[in-house]
Amino acid sequence: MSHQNEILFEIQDGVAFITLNRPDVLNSFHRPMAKAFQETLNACAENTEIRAVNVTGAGRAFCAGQDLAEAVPAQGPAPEIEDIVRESYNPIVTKIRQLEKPVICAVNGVAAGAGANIALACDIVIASEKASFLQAFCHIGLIPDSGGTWFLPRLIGLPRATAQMMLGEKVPAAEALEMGMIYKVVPAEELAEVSSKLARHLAKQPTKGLGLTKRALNASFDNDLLQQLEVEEKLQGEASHSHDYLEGVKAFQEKRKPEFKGS
Ligand code: T3D
Repeated sequence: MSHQNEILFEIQDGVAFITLNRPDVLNSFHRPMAKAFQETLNACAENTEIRAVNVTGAGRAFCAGQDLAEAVPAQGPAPEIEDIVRESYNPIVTKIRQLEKPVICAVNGVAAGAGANIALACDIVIASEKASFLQAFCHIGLIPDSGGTWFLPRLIGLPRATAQMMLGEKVPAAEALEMGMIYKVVPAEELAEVSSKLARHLAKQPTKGLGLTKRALNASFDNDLLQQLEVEEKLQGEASHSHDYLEGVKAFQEKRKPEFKGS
């Protein structure tokens, strides 16, 4: 069976538009789709033309996590779940966090299980007012993966993260916004436009500086203040050697709009 179209990928105006495309099963991941998503993220890292990434889902859902028909097949042996987590989800989350370009997630509908936590791994999460987030794992006797136990308590605190993970209740987008899980909620019909406008804007910004900002934010969770000040000092030094730093300062002094190259 061909899996070619399960991840749609298009580059426009410096933005990589990625669409999870298995709408019949709410864009749940089987291994070929997870592999294709990983390869697409590799392409986003390697291609210097790409300066921002926009991820969304086809149809009415963002992503329902693991394809349960693959995890527990009707016939034949079931795969080791640990292998799926190691080979499918851990690389996806790592690649999103290590990609030194802004990654926007446009959550168009339900984001469940690994789908919810992959969304939370992205840099800026915009949700349709019809979207919801669901730590579905407890309903099937699993534990939250794809970085959920790391991201969620950091985003909303331990009490609310624990409740979401132990109760498995659907959290509507508006509530997710209120508790600080995501950046913005917009009417469903405006989501694609709002997220692509934001992605196009980000693709014209100083990509090198934004990438180093992401590196500093990634490091912040493991560091105390003094360690983090050192990280900032080093990365600020790196940013100050970029083309875009000089261009930004020059444009300010000349009272004109900067033309950033991303490097
Ligand atoms: O390998 C491992 O298991 C380890 C990795 C774990 C990572 C994980 O992500 S574990 C969590 C897996 N995901 C879930 O448990 C979520 C399962 N889905 C749902 O709970 C519900 O579908 C939703 C709450 C997401 C949406 O509900 P609703 O009522 O809007 O839609 P639906 O009718 O349940 O689903 C529509 C179709 O999609 C349906 O197929 P049908 O009846 O039209 O032929 C349903 O079976 C299919 N579908 C939805 N989620 C999955 C799925 N098929 C396979 N896998 C899914 N995860």
